[in-house]
Amino acid sequence: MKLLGNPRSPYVKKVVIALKEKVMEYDYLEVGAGDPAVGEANPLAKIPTLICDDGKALFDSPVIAEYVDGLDGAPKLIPSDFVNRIAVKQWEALADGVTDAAVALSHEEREPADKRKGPAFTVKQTKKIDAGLSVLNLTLGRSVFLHGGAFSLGDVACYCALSYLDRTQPNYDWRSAYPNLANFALRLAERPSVAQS
Ligand SMILES: N[C@@H](CCC(=O)N[C@@H](CS)C(=O)NCC(=O)O)C(=O)O
Repeated sequence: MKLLGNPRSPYVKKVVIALKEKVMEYDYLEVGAGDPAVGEANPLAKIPTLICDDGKALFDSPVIAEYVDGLDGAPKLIPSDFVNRIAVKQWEALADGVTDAAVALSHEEREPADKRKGPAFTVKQTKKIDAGLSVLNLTLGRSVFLHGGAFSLGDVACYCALSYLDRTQPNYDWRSAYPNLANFALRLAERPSVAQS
């Protein structure tokens, strides 16, 4: 299989960590979303896009991660039973939502002043980030992982949101506000899959 994406994308990072956790072989075509190869494979022209061995293209990151997890290999990043599976997918969705808001904020900041959406937009995205992190921080409590005492796709998505915030909002001190997440990020950074991503 071939992954189309680049390391700056937090959604691509999520998929790369999943692939490395499962120790899957894959080719990595480092491209931006605007590359014709992405548009040919994915009508939405977004990264990550995964080209499977049978030529089928998969998107977006939750679908790709679920596909990768469904192929052979341990550990299971998404539990197979319904209740636990939905719980992990919910944490993934929340963390991805934080990432979405951080991406929107970062795009807004890169716009020239006359093209910006304005302070109300910034406040709206910042509220989503804070509310999302607050719930993730509370959920984590003193636990090592977000759900069921085991590493899951929810943890991967959460780590990717935090590392994207570090890169794009270096002055946002989420570690002081959310100490459980700060410890979580330190622990996850030591996992080989994360360190190599
Ligand atoms: N929900 C999607 C988001 C993917 C996404 O928005 N990727 C960005 C790069 S970080 C992109 O391709 N943007 C191009 C565009 O929106 O046209 C996922 O989880 O894969």
